[in-house]
Amino acid sequence: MSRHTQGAIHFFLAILLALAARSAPAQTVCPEFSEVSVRFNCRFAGQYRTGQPYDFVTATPAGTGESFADAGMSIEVVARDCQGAAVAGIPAASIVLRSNGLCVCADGQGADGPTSSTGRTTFRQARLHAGGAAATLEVVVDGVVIGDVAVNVNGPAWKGSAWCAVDTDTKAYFAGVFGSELGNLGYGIESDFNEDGYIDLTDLALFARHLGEGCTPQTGVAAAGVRDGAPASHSSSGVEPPRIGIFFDSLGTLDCAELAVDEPVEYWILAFVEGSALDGITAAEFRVDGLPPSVTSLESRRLADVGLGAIDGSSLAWSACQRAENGVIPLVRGFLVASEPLPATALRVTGRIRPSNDLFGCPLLTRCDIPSACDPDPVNSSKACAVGLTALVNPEPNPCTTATARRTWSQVKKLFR
Ligand SMILES: [Ca+2]
Repeated sequence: MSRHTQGAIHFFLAILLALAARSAPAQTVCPEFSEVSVRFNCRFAGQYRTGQPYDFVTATPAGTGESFADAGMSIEVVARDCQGAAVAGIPAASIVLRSNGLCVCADGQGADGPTSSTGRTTFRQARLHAGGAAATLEVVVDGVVIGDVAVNVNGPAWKGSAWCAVDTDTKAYFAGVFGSELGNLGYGIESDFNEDGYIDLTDLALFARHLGEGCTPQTGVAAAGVRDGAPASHSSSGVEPPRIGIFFDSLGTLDCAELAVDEPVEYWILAFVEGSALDGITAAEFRVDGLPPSVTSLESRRLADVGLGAIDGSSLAWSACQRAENGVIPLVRGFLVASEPLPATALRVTGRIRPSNDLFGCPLLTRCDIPSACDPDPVNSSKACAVGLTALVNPEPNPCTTATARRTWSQVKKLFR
């Protein structure tokens, strides 16, 4: 073989080796050598599983629920190949959690970051984009299931038409279990989004926050679950309780009205939070007591995104924090009309006859910063009892000093046309 030929062969071999190196198969993640673990740093503080390690995360289709850190959890993942070598640089989106009980959304899943040089990553800041409910989560890395963690999942996209949406079906289901508590037939942890043992106004507030969310499910993954979360920290610097009252103007200055037969009078139910510990509200629950049968509430509108119960015994919630404008937060607007002459009547705002939580028989408001799962008092710290105010209709012997605007019924109808 000539020196020239030998040189050509060496050159050719060098190219082959270089090509072989470039096309070397990527490391395959191997379940036998990989690791998954979870730590729980909070304990259940309500009526449900009191004192046990807190292992629930609330997911939503848009990924707006709790992060694992919000729920006091940390999931650790170590990816290794079948030789036990760390697999570095696996993209975060290729490290996902799934369960047959969940509708896992196609977008938004993933770990906190790619695997490190030691093959490690975490789920702490990550949030599930999902609906449904689950008791365990499989950890899938590059399509390979490397283990599972005993983490429970719930959320507002539960029992809906698609499980990946918080829709009217989901709302109908929630309305059916609203007001139940641990031990009741209707109670299920799936709808108790802060897992305190009560499906009450706090949960309605969390539900309303996510109503309308939906996502496209991952293909090949069964329906799943979600949960919603809550930022922590709430000060209680206020000294006055909030108030809820019925008024005959939108600013809450007229608490007296003359109601003549067949002459509708506009009314407003208003919340006042100034001077209280609340800087806004996300849900309200109350009833108007004292309406005689001859007085009807007409064209009444709950000024909220979700309303449950009768208009005069109402639980309502908004998707976003409601703050006072001109000092008031409007809850309901409508008209009162009397079918026969009405004697002096007092209308008082009270708690619902059947409150969503029996511990709170008062007119009730939920704060905007619903505390996180690690709050030591999840039942109470999200809510504030309000003082119910009283309005007078046709007082005797001294009639109202300020006239209320009277309207004919046809004028009322025009207002809503
Ligand atoms: Ca609850």
